[in-house]
Amino acid sequence: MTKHRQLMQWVEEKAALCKPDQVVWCDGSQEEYDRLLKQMVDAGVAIKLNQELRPGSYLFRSHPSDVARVEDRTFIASDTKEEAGPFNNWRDPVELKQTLLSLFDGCMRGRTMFVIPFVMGPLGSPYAKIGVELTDSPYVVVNMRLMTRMGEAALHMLGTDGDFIPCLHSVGVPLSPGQQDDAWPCVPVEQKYIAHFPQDRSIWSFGSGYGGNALLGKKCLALRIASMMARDEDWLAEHMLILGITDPQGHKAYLTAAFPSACGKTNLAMLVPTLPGYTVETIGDDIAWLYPGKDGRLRAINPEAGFFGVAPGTSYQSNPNAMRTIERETLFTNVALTDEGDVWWEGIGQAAPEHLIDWQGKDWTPDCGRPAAHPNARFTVSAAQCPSISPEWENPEGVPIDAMLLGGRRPNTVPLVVESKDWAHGVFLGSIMGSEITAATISNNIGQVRRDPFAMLPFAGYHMSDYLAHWLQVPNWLNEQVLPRVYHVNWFRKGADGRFLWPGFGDNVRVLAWIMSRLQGRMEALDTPIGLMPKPEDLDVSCLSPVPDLDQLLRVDREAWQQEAALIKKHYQALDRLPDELNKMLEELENH
Ligand code: SAT
Ligand code: MN
Repeated sequence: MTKHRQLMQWVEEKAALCKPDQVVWCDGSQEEYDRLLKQMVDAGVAIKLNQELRPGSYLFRSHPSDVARVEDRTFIASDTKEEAGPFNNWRDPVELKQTLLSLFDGCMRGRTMFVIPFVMGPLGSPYAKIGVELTDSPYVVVNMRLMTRMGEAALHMLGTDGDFIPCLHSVGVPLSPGQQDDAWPCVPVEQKYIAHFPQDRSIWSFGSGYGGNALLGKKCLALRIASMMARDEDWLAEHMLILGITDPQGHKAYLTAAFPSACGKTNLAMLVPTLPGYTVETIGDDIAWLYPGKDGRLRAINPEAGFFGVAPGTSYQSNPNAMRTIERETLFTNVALTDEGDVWWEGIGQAAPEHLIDWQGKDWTPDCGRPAAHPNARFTVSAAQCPSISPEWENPEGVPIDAMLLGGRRPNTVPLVVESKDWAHGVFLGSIMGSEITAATISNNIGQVRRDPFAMLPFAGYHMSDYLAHWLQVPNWLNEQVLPRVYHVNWFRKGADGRFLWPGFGDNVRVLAWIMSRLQGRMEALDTPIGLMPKPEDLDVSCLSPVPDLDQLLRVDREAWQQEAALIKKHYQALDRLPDELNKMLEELENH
């Protein structure tokens, strides 16, 4: 328990509002975790997988309507609409608080309210932040135990008067006495609220149990609320993986990379290099907090303690480190169940068995015409289990960043790799990022390209133009000599036949190798209207079959870029008060 008066008061107040049957303070112990899982198995909410095949692992199936983040129901309740900007759903804070107060009134009847104190960032790091989530979902508790440092350790760090970010969550389905619970209680999409209040930096999430909607340390705290804190305190909270890479000469570099959800951040973070002599170490796969270090360099910590990765497409071929990470002690959500009691999904690298139970609990056969796993099915697992985890991953001071990659899924126009001319041009490249929409978002537009600056469109908690202006400020906090370089990459360009031109996965090290040689000043680049690019002969494509078509991969098609510039112009017009510097760079691109 705690002697933190403000925390106790807040918990009491919210318990009085939500009216749970009981309040349980979570200690984060193994015993507590095992007990909750056993209760969920007994209640038919979780399935214990075959302990020989998948020790310590469980399967959950969500409600078919509650399968991903709901951007339409995600709200920023800043004082003015202006502050939230054109891409956030703004709500008047007083009205929204009123709506939520009435929704939360009695919403936990018949349930337990769990108190989850949690730390985002390595324990004892000066950059770590503390949150406390109140939830009526035991699924959230066990996931938070893997995704954050949770329980006693967090209370200890909080002390008697430390700051915490209050996070209130409910699945939104009170139970009357004797009423049978659903396996995955939640409310219809249009009644869900994922609400952020910048004034008191609080998060109120109602009606969903899935991923970023419910594990409030992740997108809500570590990105939306943290991005506002970072704006005020001169740091960055970004949707980025963090990795370390060592080349055959023993040079080491740390990189971050911003890609939208479900574009391969986890795969890149755990890359197994196909070029001899390189090694890659994982520090984080989704979120980076970046601070100016005492040494004048930009330093990154991973605020999370686990991975919430997309299962479909993950195989021993595409991501062997992820597959080894999830061999045990893993929580699976919305994957398929085999007759032996193991998991299966599309792209797992083994043909589908004759019979499965699909993610909706229905019998499945290969000819039934439905996917067996949901495309946004996930695994939750502790990062410490990852074979490629870096010895530096819990360094309280973070790791010094040498380069930042940006990218998305672009079937055309955008070449394999471009280096920015300078910092401001790097911010320009970040501002014009686009990607095809994936299943990580509930949307009718899956597959369409949308602009997603720095992969932060759904996560920047304030006006996107102010966010970009903040990025332009970064050199003021740092030693100019050691500013990270910025690269735009695209693993997803397709040829006329509709096939990917680049093999991707472990072969992405070939692009990282070029970046390493640029960082070390060993390699000239070609100056093009869109930035600095490799000469085709400078990319190592040895032993690749088929040999990738580098002319196509690196082509900067004038006409396509004219069209692209027109699209960027539209995107920029939606961004009123965009920094002038960025408008000028667009003009330069247009005039080329
Ligand atoms: O936001 S989630 O944590 O559900 C996953 C994602 O979109 O990256
Ligand atoms: Mn993400």
